[in-house]
Amino acid sequence: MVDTILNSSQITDIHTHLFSPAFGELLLWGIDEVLTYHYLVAEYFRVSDMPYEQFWAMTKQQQADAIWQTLFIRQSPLSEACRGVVTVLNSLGLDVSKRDLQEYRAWYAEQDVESFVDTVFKVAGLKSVVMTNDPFDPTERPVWERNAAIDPRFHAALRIDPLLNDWPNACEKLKGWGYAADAALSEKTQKEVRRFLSGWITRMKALYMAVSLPPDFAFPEDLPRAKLIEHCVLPVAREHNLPFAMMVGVKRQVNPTLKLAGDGVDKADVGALERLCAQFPRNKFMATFLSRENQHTLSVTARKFRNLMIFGCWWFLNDPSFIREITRMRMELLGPSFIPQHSDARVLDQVIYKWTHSRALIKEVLIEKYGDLAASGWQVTQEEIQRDAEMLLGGNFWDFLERRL
Ligand code: FIX
Ligand code: ZN
Repeated sequence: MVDTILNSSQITDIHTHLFSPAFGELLLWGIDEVLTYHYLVAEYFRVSDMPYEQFWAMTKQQQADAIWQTLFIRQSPLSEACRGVVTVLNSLGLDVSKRDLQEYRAWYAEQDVESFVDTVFKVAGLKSVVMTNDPFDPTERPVWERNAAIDPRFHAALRIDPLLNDWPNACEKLKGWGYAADAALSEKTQKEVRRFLSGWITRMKALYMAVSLPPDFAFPEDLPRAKLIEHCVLPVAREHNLPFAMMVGVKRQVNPTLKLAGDGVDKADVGALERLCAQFPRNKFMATFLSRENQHTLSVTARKFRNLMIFGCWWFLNDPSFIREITRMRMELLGPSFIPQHSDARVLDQVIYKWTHSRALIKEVLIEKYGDLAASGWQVTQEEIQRDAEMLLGGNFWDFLERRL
């Protein structure tokens, strides 16, 4: 019963890097994009001697060929990212036993983007997805400025990494766009930053604001970032009743020659988040941490603050062993009051594998927990399972957005 209910529950994917078709080239899809996913690029370079520059000089299709040959033909696709490609092809009805990349390409060539979006949503069991929207991105910004018609299944999240993590450059950009900003972050500038944030929240109809942060993120700290969070982000978030989502623990560009695949991880201080939740009880926070070592502390922190919603098994934790461990731990500490997963998909097709794999693991944890309850005489009904599944796969997110503190 849990199986059928979990498989038929519709998901809200709260953090992706996908775009609606209105964003044109920004919406990545298709086998060559799937094969050149940065997770696979990192794995490719572990076993290939190809000079980095030579790889980056190749066309996308050539890169995909090299990755396919290296990671799928010369060895078995055992890693989670490789297995993901197999799940995608298989779920789309392609014959993976043939290992015939040309045949897969030919199939993809017959798809058109609009109906492919429908197919992928259907196969993955998705109701809607949240994009990552960066007003500092020169390709994305004009799409918003011309008020393009966005597929309502794609929601926006205002991503503010450039503002918080690179204030000097962001300040210059703001000036160029007509905001009276100064590097010293005077009160006038803070007001202007609030105007900027508010304007983009409204324009995008953003569901939350978000940032990724390094392992050494602290709060309080003597950096523009802390000042911006306290005097700009949090007041605007309160005004719009939006959560501020913090993704903590990424060590950007540990190996820059790998480009997008070159980021690493380190343990961060959950205490910074704890202080934010305590100091700003009328603000809502969402948080995910990248390091496994932070997961227990994060779950305990969520027990202490109703203004904190923890979410997802992010990036290097989006692997079955960690998802199983983290979801079970969260369930034991928090009941169903968390968001177990997001896909982080960069390529549309990837939501198929990310959700097929995660859905099965969430189901496994629920079956175990319902089993433990049954052993104590508490039999869950079909309606109760349905309700719990809906909470975990989207309801908790939407309820948290509505919540007023
Ligand atoms: O910062 C983020 O949102 C990260 O998820 C990405 O930047 C990262 O590259 C990624 O794709 C992880 O899954
Ligand atoms: Zn992401």
